[in-house]
Amino acid sequence: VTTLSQLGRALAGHELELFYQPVRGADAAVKSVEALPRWHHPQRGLLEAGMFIPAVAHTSVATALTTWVLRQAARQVAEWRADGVQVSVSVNVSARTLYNDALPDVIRTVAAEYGLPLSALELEVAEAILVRESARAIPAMLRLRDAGVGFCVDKFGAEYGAVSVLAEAPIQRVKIDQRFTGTAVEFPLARAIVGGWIRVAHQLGLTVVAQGVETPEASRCLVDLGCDEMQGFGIGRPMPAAELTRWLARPS
Ligand code: G
Ligand code: G
Ligand code: MN
Repeated sequence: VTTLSQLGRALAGHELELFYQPVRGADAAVKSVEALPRWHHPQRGLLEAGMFIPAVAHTSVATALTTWVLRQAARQVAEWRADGVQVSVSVNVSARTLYNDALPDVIRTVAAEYGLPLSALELEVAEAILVRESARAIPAMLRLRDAGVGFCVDKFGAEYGAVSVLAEAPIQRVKIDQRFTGTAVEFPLARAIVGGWIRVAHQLGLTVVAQGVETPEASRCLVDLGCDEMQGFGIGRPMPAAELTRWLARPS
């Protein structure tokens, strides 16, 4: 309850900041970033999304938060593009947000506000939602897809590794959870599982992202397995927009 009312105030004030984590292609180019909200809490310091989003997930604040994230992300990506940085952005959505009938309009409105093509925005839906609630999630995704919004499956393999959702959901990318990518370099079984998922995803024409890439060894292993893109602390941490602008411009 306290988190809820405090977060409502934070949304109205300036305590929330959108961080961005770079996603690198196998050729090292950054073509997309993931938007991750952070809360500069007056007493508790910098809070990551996982520390406050679950508390509001089933409330109306979740929708207000998503609208705020989408607007910030659209504004920032439009600014980067105007400066010649051709990136797109992905935004995590909960089941409740996905089922909100107003979402297509919210997305169209914020994109139009900043002159951003919808192709520059992608929504991340956790595999768990697609497994547990496919009868509701897939029609909602299809409506958004018809409105021009792209999707990726997030945290694939965290609970199920249900390859059938890769074929059924209207997605372009699949992000493989760090639980598997982090161990692939060490354990042949994890390597075999990830390799199998990648082959299925490629067969379906999907782009494969490895999440939680923390070391150069892990990165090499995942590229060898066929991953198209990498995300993780070993590539770049989630960071404020200005810091990412400098990070992108740095000599590599
Ligand atoms: O940023 P952090 O590592 O704390 O993220 C933790 C979890 O919160 C992740 O599972 C991520 O997908 C989720 N998450 C991050 N940002 C958002 C958001 O804007 N909305 C929703 N619904 N979930 C988010
Ligand atoms: O589940 P999802 O991918 O939406 O969660 C995103 C969160 O995962 C980010 O906010 C970030 O805090 C966390 N994250 C990103 N890269 C890494 C990594 O390399 N290692 C770990 N442990 N967490 C990461
Ligand atoms: Mn995500």
